[in-house]
Amino acid sequence: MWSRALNKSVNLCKFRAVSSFVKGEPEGPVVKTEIPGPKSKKLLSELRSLQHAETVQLFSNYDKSIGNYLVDADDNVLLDTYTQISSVPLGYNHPELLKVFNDQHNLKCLINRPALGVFPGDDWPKRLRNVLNEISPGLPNLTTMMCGSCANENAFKNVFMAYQGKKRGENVDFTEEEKTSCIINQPPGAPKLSILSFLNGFHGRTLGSLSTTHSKYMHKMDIPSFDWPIAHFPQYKYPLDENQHANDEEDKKCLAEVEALIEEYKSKEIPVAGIIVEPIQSEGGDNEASPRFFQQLQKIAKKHGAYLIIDEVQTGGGGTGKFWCHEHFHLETPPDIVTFSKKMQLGGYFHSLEMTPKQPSRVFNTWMGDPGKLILLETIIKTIKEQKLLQNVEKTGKKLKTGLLDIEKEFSHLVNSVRGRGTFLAINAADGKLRDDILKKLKAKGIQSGGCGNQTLRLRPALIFQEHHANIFLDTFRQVLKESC
Ligand code: PSZ
Repeated sequence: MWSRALNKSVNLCKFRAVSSFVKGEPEGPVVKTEIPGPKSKKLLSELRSLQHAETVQLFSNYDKSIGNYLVDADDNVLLDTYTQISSVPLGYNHPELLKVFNDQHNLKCLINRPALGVFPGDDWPKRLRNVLNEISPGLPNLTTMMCGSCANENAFKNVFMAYQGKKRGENVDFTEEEKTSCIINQPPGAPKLSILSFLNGFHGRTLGSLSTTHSKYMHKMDIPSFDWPIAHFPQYKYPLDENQHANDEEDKKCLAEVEALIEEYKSKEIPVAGIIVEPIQSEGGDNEASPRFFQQLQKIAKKHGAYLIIDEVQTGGGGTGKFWCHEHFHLETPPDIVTFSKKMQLGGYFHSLEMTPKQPSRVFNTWMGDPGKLILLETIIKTIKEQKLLQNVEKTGKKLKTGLLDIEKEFSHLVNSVRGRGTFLAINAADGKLRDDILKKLKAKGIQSGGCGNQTLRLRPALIFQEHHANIFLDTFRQVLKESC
């Protein structure tokens, strides 16, 4: 009964069959139960008896999920525009990825997981070189880690070591005082240094990275933080072409604040050793800033001897139409560090040689990443190239953005401020309650989407999201807004 009733709202016949990058995709969403459905609800109560599971939305069936469609435990088929918080580059069950571990060598890399910093496999240098050659943003070295927080955390450590190394001088050994004081968290061995970050930024939840995360209080409550400087990130007015002057002034104000904070922390004797910034602030509400803002930020960092870390954990991997979002900014030199995770499967960072510690075992842990994930990444990169997926992102992105701009005009009392690059797009609802309502209604019609910031709906489809998928999203979004009028 429920199946017939709900299917009424999702009319499959209107979606034309078009060829997709992944064969076997359904032609559109199919909603059979409320979501979460009875099976998901039962699994959730089971999970709750085992662990804290308050963030779980539904249970997925990863055998049945395919391409851009996530199938849940109740057999609902959802068009996925959110992709596990922006982390699925090629959709579900891509045939190239399914093949990877049929190869016996790859399988053995997977099951014999090495402590990479001590006993890497004999193919490790070749594999790292491949990845560096294919996708490095102009940086010669690559340090692998497990996740995005872990990548940022260790990037900070590299920055502090390089900063102190510069002060100490080439080939100068640590003093006895440094060696004994660092053990008990005291200077000079444990110096007072800082990382400058931006309000509404998100860089992870581990203890160090959390001091640079400033998006939601729930991430930070009850956790001690470092006294590190926090600058405002530009908040633009839309549409951009009608607000150029105000937005330029906004850039200037924020950059002036960065410089003032660097001076302030110098005089407080907690000098700024590094600056971390997202190319598009993602968790904090999809806030973008101009190429000029980033160019000037890099200049300020260089002028004050601070290293620049660009956090591409969410923006990296192609969603913006370029492999790295900061390629859109045409910086005069590569940043000092570029961190990644999510779509790359593996966490880690590219970095300049200056970041490489002079002594062994300073940036280290047991696994130092996972070769299994690097093997997947190699296939992902190959597939992006062979299937020209960045071009697909550009094309789909244009369609999506044009459609969103039309919708914004049509429903200007409900939604505004369409923005973003490629398919990495966002639109604001008039308020947070309406945004949450829209997300719920979209899901009931078979679209998995996500929010960020206080009132933003963000799109994070896979790189295989095509124009026909965009049409389904736009039609459904329009329908939801009509119902919300
Ligand atoms: O609630 C959370 O912990 C979430 S929701 C989305 C994220 C985390 N994103 C992770 C993230 C990121 O978007 C940026 C720009 N930098 C660092 C991170 C941290 O990555 P993970 O989650 O892998 O530690």
